[in-house]
Formats: sequence, C-alpha cells, structure tokens
Amino acid sequence: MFTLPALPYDYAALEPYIDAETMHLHHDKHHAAYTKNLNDALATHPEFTPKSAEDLLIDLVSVPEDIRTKVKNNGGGYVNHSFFWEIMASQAPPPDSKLLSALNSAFGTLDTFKEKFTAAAVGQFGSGWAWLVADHGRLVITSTGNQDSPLSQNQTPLLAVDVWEHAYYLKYQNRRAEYITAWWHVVNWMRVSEIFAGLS
Ligand code: MN3
Repeated sequence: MFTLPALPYDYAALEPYIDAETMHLHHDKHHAAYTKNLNDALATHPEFTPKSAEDLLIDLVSVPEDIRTKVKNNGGGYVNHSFFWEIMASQAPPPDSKLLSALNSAFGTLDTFKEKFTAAAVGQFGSGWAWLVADHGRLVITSTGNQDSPLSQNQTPLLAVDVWEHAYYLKYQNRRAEYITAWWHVVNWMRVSEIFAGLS
C-alpha cells in the first residue's frame, strides 16, 4: 500500500510561476489517482510485495504480467510526481560546486545545460517528462513518454519536469515553452545537488 506524500511546501509556494490551482489539481487529483490505481493493481496480487515503488520500476519484469502495464503507468506516475515535488522550491538556490562542475563538464555551461534541457522538454511529443539523469556515471538529458521512468533504463533521475498538459494548461494553455521558462525559477538545486552527492 503506497500513500500519497504531502507536498513539501504550501500549494501557493511556487507562485507566480506555478499557480496554486494547478498544484491542487496536480497533486490532489492526478497524483492521488496514480497512487490509488497503483494500489488497486497491486491489491490483485497480495503475494507480490515490492520493497519500494522505485523497485517496481527498476525491475518491471518481476511484476506479475497481468498488472505490469498498469504498474508501469501508475507506479511511474506515483514515483515521478513524488520526485517532481521534491526538486522544486519557492526559493531556488544555485547548484552546489560539485554539481555545477559536473554540469559544466558534461554540457559546457549551466546556461547551455538549461537550453538543452528546455529543448528536450519542449520537444517531447505529447505527454511525458524531460530528465537529467546519471547514466553509468555520465550526466545525460533525456525525455520519456507518458509516465515512463528512467529508473526502468538503469538511469538515476536528478532533475525532471512534467510536460503533461495537466502540469501547465490552466495557467499557460498551449504555451509549454513559457511554462518551462517559468519553471526554471522554482528548481530546487539544493535537492538536486544532494541527490547528485549521494551517487558517489
Ligand atoms: Mn503530472
């Protein structure tokens, strides 16, 4: 049984970049639905007891075949959103020196990284996510469709932006690029730096 984590800040904390109404719908309805649907799927296999939601995605082949797609979609939605709330904050501190030097060495400069990440987010066709991941020790920008998780590709997420329309349509309508530009103001680089530091 997985529980919907509370937001680590107030619903209005990310204003004016992400509005409180979007946060309410996104967390209280969408994230809640992924949580319920994941639990409903797992309830049909009481003998199957994963260690964590992340483990479900890391090792999808161990999930009973008749619920595997539901677990991939709803377990992905559950884990991706829990992660997404954590890597945002009302005050966005800069990356720490260790992460900054890794970003510089992988992408040239922080601004170049942001441009490439933004391009991946804007260019993701339809619903999905853009990611910064660690892939065998390398920092890589990637994107996934639907709720697919980089965990299923043996990659460790460091940063993510949700580009499903439900993440921005109320405030930005079809202007995804404008949403991404605003979103950079609420990236919790302190948390991203902590996750990166935890890898080595
Ligand atoms: Mn979402």
